[in-house]
Amino acid sequence: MAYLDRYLRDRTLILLSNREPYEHVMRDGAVHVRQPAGGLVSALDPTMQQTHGTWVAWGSGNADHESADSEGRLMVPPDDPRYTLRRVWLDAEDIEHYYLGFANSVLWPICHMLIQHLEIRDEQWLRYRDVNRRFAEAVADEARRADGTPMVWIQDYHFALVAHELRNEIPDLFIHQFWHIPFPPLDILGLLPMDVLEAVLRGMLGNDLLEFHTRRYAMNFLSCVEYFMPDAEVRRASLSVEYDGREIFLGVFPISIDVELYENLASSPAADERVRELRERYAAGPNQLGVSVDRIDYTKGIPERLHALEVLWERYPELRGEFSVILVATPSRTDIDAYRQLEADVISTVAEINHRFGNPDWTPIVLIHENVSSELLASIYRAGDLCMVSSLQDGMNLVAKEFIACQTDERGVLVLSRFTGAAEAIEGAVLINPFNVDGFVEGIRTALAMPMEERRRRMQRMRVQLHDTTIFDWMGAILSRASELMTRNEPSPTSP
Ligand code: GDG
Repeated sequence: MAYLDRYLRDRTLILLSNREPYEHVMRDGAVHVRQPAGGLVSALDPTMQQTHGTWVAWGSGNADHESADSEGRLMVPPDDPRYTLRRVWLDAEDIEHYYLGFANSVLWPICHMLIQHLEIRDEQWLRYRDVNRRFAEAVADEARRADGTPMVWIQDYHFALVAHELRNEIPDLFIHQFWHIPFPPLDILGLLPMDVLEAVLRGMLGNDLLEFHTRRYAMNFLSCVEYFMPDAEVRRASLSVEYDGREIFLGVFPISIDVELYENLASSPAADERVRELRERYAAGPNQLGVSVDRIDYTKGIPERLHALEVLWERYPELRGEFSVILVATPSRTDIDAYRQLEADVISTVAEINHRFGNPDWTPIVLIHENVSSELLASIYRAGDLCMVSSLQDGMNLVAKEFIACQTDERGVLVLSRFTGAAEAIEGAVLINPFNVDGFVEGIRTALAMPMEERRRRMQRMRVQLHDTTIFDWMGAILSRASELMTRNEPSPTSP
């Protein structure tokens, strides 16, 4: 990670995310440290260890208070302290209105353009604003304590207002933000109440650099600014905005995964054994295995996928018994009604399909309805003849990339929704439109019928692309661009 020293030099990285990298939890009368699962934490933690910066996040563990000082600070990793974690405390109402409410029941559906799930409540917005202010104060405090010149890097839609708040506190601070989900076109963002909409755009324009997965999301942001913020001047050619006497740059940085980590997980001796067992059980002889992995979220198109599978087995009876699916569907955001409803729907639809087509010797869909270990996940990816990603909208979709990384035998076909950032980042998948059930069914058929030679050719091509664009390339590209802009903003040293 030599690039970190090159880009950061004497700068101190202050990272802000909703999820914290280490959580203290009380279990069986003792305090345990847990690293929440998730690609982002595992990619950013080594960076923070290297840079010795500060990570600001919500202290979500039930023993977090006791393990931090009176300001919520502690050194992590707990058994090898390398950087500071600053925890911000949220109470039950904050979680209900800021996190489950405005972030996940307003911004999430709006940004994914799935507005049938939208319900806007004043209380949620007011709490979101208040919590964003508190996080901004904590980051400002850390910036004032920093040894080197601070560079603040905000993660995601939970903190649309933080950059603006921070800039009010420390006008010269360098701030950038990565937006992990799509950014919607103006007719959709326009569904927000006007004061909320303006505050969100103004908040995001508090950054010096705003990072998106695709050019389309960046262009949507520019159109929204142009339309709703008459004081701002949009410059499409340079992907920038002049606002409030400052220039804000946009950048396109498609996120990726730690490719080697997944390859190693998929090719360990234990994985060899698991893959052999999975194939023997579900894909013996001419039989084939389809796989899919998602958090249970209405953006992921799980009902649409189940419907396509039902039509497939109905229309092509010869595939019954010959094609099975392992569907990993992990419970998520279960405090929100729409998610609980979706979870119940997924379980009952799988049962109906299995009842309709299955027999004592064959279960069409094997539902794994719990969080599985990354070791098992990697084996499932490797064992698959095809992987179905059918998101209705998805910023990037890391599952598609994980499947490619784990396909060390190069037998699998990626059936991928064209409404994912991944479809724009990678060439070689069979693209589908999850809203078009007949097209989706034919996409699966094409994948199942694809000759081995073509599967290999496509998979090899996708693997080369993935190796050239790992999570470390993503981080390097962002930090390089941020430090270039930071240098430009810094007053040039006066000659003696
Ligand atoms: C957001 C954006 C963007 C799922 N179940 C299990 C498990 N997972 C892991 C997957 C994958 C991750 O969760 C899901 O990542 P995605 O990218 O598919 O989707 P979101 O969670 O919605 O992420 C998305 C991403 O941010 C990054 O910018 O790509 O567009 O929506 O890593 O493997 N992992 C384990 N067990 C499970 O049961 N171990």
